[in-house]
Amino acid sequence: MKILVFSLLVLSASANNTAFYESFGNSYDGLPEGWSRYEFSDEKPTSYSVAKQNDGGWVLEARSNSSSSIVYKEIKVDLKKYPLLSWRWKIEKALERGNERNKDTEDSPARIYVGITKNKIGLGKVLELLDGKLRFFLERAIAYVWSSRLPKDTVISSPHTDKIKVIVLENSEEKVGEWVYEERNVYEDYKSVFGDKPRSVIGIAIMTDTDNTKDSTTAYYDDIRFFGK
Ligand SMILES: [Ca+2]
Repeated sequence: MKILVFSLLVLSASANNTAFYESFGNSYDGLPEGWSRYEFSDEKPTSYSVAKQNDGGWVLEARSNSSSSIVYKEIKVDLKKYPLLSWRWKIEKALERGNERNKDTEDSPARIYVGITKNKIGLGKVLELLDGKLRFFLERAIAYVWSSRLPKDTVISSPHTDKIKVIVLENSEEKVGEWVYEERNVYEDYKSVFGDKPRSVIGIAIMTDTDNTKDSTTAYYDDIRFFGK
């Protein structure tokens, strides 16, 4: 009984502390509830599905071959209360020519976008016309990337728009094939890259992108969590 009470206390403490959690655990077909696919009309889509791992856990699997598309979920997270974001990800290989600095090589084995607003808009407004075709476009976003060529801690504007800031978290060859845990203070990252204070998160998006380099890879994503200190 003592153990049970203790477990419940731990659970409720972590629930109070957590604004959003996705473990991709209950989806045997397609995507978990609330997640949507966004595909570009003129590009082959990356194949996203929930897949079982050898250890029995379920994760999001992204298979990309000269392809580019997004899965996203609208969420509302007050960044002042819940500034921390963590997740784990894994890639099967880096992309030989992938470099997020340039439009013609702007591919990443793995990317997580956090859509952030200072105003009250919904993620319905985030897919807008850019460069003559539909691109993923948020009012403002941070893209945390597993890059192929850019050094860790590189911060750049997306070559498509300066409303998306790219932060390189990984590019290491030796981590390929291994699960890597990430934790970021999104509130602090936003202040650092945009120079003002964020209000709230409006959505989260995942993109494994190989269309420009005509390369291929598979990436896995899991345990995405927004939480407070
Ligand atoms: Ca691309």
